[in-house]
Amino acid sequence: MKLYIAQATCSLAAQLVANELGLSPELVHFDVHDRSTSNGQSFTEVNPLAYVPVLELDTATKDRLTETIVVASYLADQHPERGLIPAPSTLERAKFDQLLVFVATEIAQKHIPLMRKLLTEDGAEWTRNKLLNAYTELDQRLADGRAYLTGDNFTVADAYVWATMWHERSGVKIDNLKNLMAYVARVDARPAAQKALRDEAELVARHQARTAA
Ligand SMILES: N[C@@H](CCC(=O)N[C@@H](CS)C(=O)NCC(=O)O)C(=O)O
Repeated sequence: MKLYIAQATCSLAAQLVANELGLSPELVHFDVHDRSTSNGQSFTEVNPLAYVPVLELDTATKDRLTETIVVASYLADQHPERGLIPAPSTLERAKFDQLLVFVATEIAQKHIPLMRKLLTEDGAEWTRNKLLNAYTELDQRLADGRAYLTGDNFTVADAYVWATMWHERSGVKIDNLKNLMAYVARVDARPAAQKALRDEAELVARHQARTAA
């Protein structure tokens, strides 16, 4: 399998899930600034929409999956014994998917125009408030002392939230959300999360060195 990633982006969620499952997809870095890839492929041929993550499967037709939720859930669904996602077609799964869509639409995608400074002052304030509300919702979920968003076990939803903690880059003040902050530190400390950050940093450094040479 090949996993296309970009630095400090939502592709970290797919990396973290793969690591938690003990999978080792070949990582390919897409540089969002110069648009090059670490293996020389044209990224728009890989994904015409030009965003990560993209998971290329080892199927005969080399099928490619995009969308963070789909990539991470697909990987977790292939290994149900690891408990990273509830079984398909259950109410538990519907509620879980609800949480994933919440993270995608109310958190991940809300950050992007803020980080890119695309909004008017009013728009930025509105979007920061939406993010604050969304993070407060997660903080309240964690208030009963659970270790992770859906209980005591780490899941795909935790990988997604961890990968998109871009509040500092977006100027959203959430340091007062103590349950959330302690939870993020807990995910950070997982060996699979540390490995994801290390692998990403090493690949980015190799890609940049090759570009500079
Ligand atoms: N709908 C996609 C959006 C993915 C997305 O926004 N990817 C960003 C990084 S988090 C990206 O690759 N951006 C490319 C760019 O900035 O040029 C998903 O949910 O996975």
